[in-house]
Amino acid sequence: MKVKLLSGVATVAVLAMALTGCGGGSSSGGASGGGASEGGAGAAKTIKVGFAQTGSESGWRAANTKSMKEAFSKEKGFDLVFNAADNDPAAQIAAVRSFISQGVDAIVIAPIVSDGWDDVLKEAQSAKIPVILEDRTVSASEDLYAAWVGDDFKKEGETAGKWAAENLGTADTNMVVLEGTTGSAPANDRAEGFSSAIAGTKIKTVASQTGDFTRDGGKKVMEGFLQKFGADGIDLVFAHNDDMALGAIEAIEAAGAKPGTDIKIVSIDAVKDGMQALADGKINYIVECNPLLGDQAAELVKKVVAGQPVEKTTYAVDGAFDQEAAKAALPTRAY
Ligand code: GZL
Repeated sequence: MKVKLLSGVATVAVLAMALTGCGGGSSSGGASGGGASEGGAGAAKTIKVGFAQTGSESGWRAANTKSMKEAFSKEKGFDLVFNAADNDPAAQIAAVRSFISQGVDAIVIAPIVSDGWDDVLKEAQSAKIPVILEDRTVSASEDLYAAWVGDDFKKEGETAGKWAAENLGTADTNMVVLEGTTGSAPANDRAEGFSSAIAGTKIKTVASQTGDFTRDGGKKVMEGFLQKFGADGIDLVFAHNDDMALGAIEAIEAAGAKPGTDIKIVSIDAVKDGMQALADGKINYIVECNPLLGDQAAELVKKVVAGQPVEKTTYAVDGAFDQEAAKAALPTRAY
């Protein structure tokens, strides 16, 4: 069963953008203002964009990077300067400073962590370079960026927690949590949403530790949990993303237990490898986090560079999958 998760008034923006055929199609008309570079008489002006990506930590990130590179292509009117910061917040801020010194027309950031952005965003503002956030959010004032497009992480956590509450909440349940990158918006918000949904149930968190959104991180942390509690001492794993859930599966099987049966697993992302594990019964439920944000981000950049008003917040639409829904979705899954 796949359900659609629509959240917040910004959903209207998502639907409106979808209906207007937004999608970074060939740039229509010259983008006035913003310093976009000339493309020859009458041709659309090329927009030079610096994109500061987190790194390449997960299958979700690979799909997001592909979506962004396709949307910010030369054919669609962009000159993309791409940087992946290898999950290093200081390196990511340095990349943004480099974009500022290059005099790009706009900057897009998928911020690794929420804090520490005020200074460099003020520098971009002083340089009159608009900033669009995609994917994760920042704690800095929203006056320091033009717009954000991404997924509702709190709602994802709530949906995962509701599944756990409905399926395991009436019996004593020992849960371990594989947390995302410490200080990141998805890790913070998914944890908050999940814990609110299981409040009052018999699900008890016996351990919680970051696996940094990576498969290897999830495996190593799960190995530690299994050593500490034994497979019999763990009933449920809440993984903040599929890559860590897949690492946990490896650890659980190496310990001689059956993931999805002896130890239930609920996860977030719905990338292909995660959906395959769900279809195979090794994961029990996955909440989607749509990584295909490129077209919406490109549309926001075009409008901002052209001096047009934009929604401050735009949510992607997410679903959720049980085993049957995963089997049905896999053959045509885009990521
Ligand atoms: C969520 C995104 C998270 C994914 C992880 O929008 O920031 O980062 O859930 C990824 O898979 O590494």
